[in-house]
Amino acid sequence: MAIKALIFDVDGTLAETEELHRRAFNETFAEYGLGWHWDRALYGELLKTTGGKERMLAHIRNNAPATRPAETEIPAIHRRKTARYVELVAEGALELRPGIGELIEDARARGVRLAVATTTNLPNVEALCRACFGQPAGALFEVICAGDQVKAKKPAPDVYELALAHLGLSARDCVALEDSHNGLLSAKGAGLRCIVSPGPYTQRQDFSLADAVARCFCEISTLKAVEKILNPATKEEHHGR
Ligand code: XBP
Ligand code: MG
Repeated sequence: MAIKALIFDVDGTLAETEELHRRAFNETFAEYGLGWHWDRALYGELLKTTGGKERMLAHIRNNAPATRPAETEIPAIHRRKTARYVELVAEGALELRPGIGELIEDARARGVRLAVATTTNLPNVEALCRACFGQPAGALFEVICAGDQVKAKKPAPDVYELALAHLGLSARDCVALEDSHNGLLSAKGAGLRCIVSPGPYTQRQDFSLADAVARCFCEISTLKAVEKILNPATKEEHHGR
């Protein structure tokens, strides 16, 4: 099945962003005098809840921290966290995961359409694209579905379904690129083929539903390599000849 579009997750897929998100959260918590500090272990647990606002609520509900802002204050705290994250990205704190830039370039050259389906919010996508690709997000990705544009975040399929609706394509014509179990569930829920390349926070997760798993996106830095990893039989045939 020819691939008409690639749909990219952002956090953990375009770049390893979670340590920077964690830093922006912790700096914001300090500013607000919450006395919260999310260390790596705690953050790894909290990542089971996608979305920054939802993650803060999960922290309040599951960990009952001594200082608790009213739930109505969460959006304002999260806006401050986003502003800090955007600053850090603009300062050059991120780089693309190996293979991502090459894959995007090759797909564009072959007329394959490009989209984003992410839980993070739009300013973060924009900042990452400007800092890491030197281009506005809209110049790279024809469709960008992000953050609160959908009611239910990953692992619900909504954000991928929205991306498909905007592309006007059926799921069988597209491939999702992901780094996490929640992202994989979201893509599969929307009926997509999904290639996963896990990162530091996700490497021990279950990817048994994935159509393929790559240790590094550099293994699939061309469209041909994407087709091959999705169809290993074709690869063996070629090798056999
Ligand atoms: C990533 C996330 C995001 C970021 C924070 O999930 O869960 O919440 O950690 O982003 P995925 P915001 O890669 O599966 O989309 O703070 O902007 O919500
Ligand atoms: Mg991700």
